[in-house]
Amino acid sequence: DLADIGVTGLATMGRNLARNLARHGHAVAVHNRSAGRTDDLVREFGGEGTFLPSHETAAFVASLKRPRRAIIMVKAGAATDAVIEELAELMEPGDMIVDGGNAHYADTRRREAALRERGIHFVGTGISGGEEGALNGPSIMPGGSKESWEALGPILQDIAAKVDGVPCAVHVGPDGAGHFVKMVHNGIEYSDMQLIAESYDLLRQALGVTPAELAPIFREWNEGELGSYLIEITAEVLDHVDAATGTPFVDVVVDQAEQKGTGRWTVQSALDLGVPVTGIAEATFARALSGHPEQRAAAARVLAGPSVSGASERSLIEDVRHALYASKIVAYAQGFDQMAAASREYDWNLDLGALATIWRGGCIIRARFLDRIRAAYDADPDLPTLLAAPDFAEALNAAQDAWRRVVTTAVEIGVPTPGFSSALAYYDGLRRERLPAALVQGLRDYFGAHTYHRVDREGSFHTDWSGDRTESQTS
Ligand code: NBP
Repeated sequence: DLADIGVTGLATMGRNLARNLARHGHAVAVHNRSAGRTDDLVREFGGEGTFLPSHETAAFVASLKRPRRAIIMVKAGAATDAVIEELAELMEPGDMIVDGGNAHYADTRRREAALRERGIHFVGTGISGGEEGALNGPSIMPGGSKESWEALGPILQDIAAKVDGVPCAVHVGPDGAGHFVKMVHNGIEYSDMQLIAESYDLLRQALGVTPAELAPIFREWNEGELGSYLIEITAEVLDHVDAATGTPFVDVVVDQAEQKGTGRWTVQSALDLGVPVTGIAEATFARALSGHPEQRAAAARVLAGPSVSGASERSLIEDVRHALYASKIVAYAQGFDQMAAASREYDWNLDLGALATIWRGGCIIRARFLDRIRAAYDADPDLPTLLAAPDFAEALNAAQDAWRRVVTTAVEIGVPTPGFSSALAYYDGLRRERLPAALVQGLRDYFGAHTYHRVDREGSFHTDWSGDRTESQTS
């Protein structure tokens, strides 16, 4: 008998994905470069379903039903290229290679184009939810051809997380669309975590409370509009006490946040697309700042903080809740703008509302909030910005006074809140009728004759700044 689908690369993610497939009744061919992992999987979990193990790639490919469907779960980068080439050599037109690793979307576009030439469908797929999601239901974001989705979609929807019975897996779009959307998902995850960290830091410093005293506040927030997996686990982490020292767990962890690079990719892409993703950028840079202990030590020795230390009122808690929610709306609005811009750039025809739906379960940013994004795009698919959707505008208007107080307090007591502050600046920037960009244009015309447009006439203009300052129309 042949397998319905195969998984090659059986480290944490691949092994759990293979088990998930098997548990759903799909016969799974399994393979790994070093045979030990394949044998371990079958020995430990063989009873969970039908596994067809192979030690050689040729045998693995031969064990698949046609058209063949093989998922690659190996280290992103050169390893992925090597495995794709091995599989493609052994496959036939109409077969499908799925890359479930964290590939850069530009690599996915390149690989898809190369394999298309050979008649093989290449499906770059974002898979979110870590090892737990891979086993029990991830959020799945596949890119690739319509034909490949027809053949793979039912299996992927089968093993994906479900929310209200709806699977967290849709066909995102062609070529690199799936990996792009996964990248932005990760960027948004960075900003969500940064905003939570700022909330914790500001409340702890301003109120002089312990992490354990903050845990119930997050637990309470989790019951309202902020309800989400990340808020839920924040309460757990803050409550945790280090067994060895008896001190709060957060106080024994080195305060340098690491990154694997998807946040950086998101910001790099946003710069190319010209989309301000300040929330994600600030979160990425905040991690970078944390990772420079020598600079921090040198600065801490000589740079002064504010003279006021003033204890804040308990009302700050409710203000921070508002600031967190408002800043979160901004970060998501920016991320969705980036996906819309990429969709135009690459002709992906992304359905933004559907993307909100597949992030509702299985992934790290899962939250009830995403239902509101879905509703906003359902009501108006051409929404210029999520900030202008009636529900979000109302929430922002209700939050903005508190948000300003939070940023003011943070500035006064010297607690850095780059996420809150930049989100508020973005909010104020977008709602301004006139921006000082007009002055920037004037300066550019002065030093570089870069020309400007007028508010009252069509065309481009230049002022003779070094001469008699007369204006001429240049086009
Ligand atoms: P790793 O990223 O740690 O990769 C280990 C796997 O890659 C092993 O199966 C290893 O085989 C295989 N491999 C390597 Br390394 N080089 C190879 C080569 N040249 N040829 C064939 N196989 C090779 O595994 P992971 O943490 O399970 O993640 C798999 C993918 O899923 C990655 O792209 C990752 O970014 C992505 N991802 C991970 C998570 C997560 O939470 N961990 C979440 C979402 C996505 P070996 O056993 O023979 O060394």
